Amino acid sequence: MASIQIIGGGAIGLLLAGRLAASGTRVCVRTRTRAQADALAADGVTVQSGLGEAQMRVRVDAVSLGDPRAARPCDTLLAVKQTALTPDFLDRLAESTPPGTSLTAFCNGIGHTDLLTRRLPDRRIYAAVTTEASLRIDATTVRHTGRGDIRLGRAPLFESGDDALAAGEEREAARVAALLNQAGFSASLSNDMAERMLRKLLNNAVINPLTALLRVPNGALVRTPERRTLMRALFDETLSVLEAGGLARDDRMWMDLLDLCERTAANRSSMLQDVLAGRSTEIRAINGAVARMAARLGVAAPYNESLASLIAALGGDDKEG
Ligand code: KPL
Repeated sequence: MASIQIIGGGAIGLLLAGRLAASGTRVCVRTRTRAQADALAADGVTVQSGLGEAQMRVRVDAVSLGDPRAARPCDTLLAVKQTALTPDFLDRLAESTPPGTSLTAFCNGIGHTDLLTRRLPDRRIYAAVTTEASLRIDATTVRHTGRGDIRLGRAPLFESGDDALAAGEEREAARVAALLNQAGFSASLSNDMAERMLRKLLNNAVINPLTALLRVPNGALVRTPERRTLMRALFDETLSVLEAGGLARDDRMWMDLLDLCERTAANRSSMLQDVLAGRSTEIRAINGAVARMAARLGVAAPYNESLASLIAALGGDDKEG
């Protein structure tokens, strides 16, 4: 029986765990808290369908990230926010991922692949981008609110010079993709994860900070001319920076962004949810990362810089630290 380890008991982590376990993969979930690991070990994961009308419950193994029980040498999926990647978390992650194993990171923004490669030098780091939508209901229950796809491949290293990639082999990413497909996801390999990540970053750099500041759901951003003007200015600036950083511009990008707002109209962006809950946000990995890239490339990015400062000032985020 194939085994996989999932780090993170949030919406994406529980969705991956529940569906993989239901398809016959042996799943071990490692969570931040012992309480969630105990609940998962006792009750399994419950995955609800879109409107909560049907649900399935499956058994998983679960331990907390700091648990001294030895990690099995298997592939790992990392499903946490970038704000989780503290030095202490990374030490515990290193203990939980034996050298020689693979780790596929499902994180928003950029910067994490460089950090993971530095801190876990003997592991093979892959990046994944997903448009699956899910909502965590409680410690063991997740609702699958929208079908999407998963693209994964060798991880681009944005801070290590042109076109650098983390070490890795296609057959390892293919093995992870096969397990995800067996679990009913639409997963495929990409040999250009930099493009996938930068395109997602472009959308997140516009939607996330504006919804968080204006405190509106994604669909409300496109409803007034004032908000659309702000969106457009931030989009144009961000695209200029990412283009200088290697992203190929295409004419559909603006329409794709508007379409994403419509498709997720009722959603509160992850950054708005963090702000409302008083949690730290991923601003450093999103607009902060765009501003840092702009500074490296000598491009102006006043909107990204200001938004990074404004969102950081809403909570306890450290813009540069
Ligand atoms: O990825 C998202 C997020 O909230 O972080 C979007 C696409 C904006 C959907 O809400």
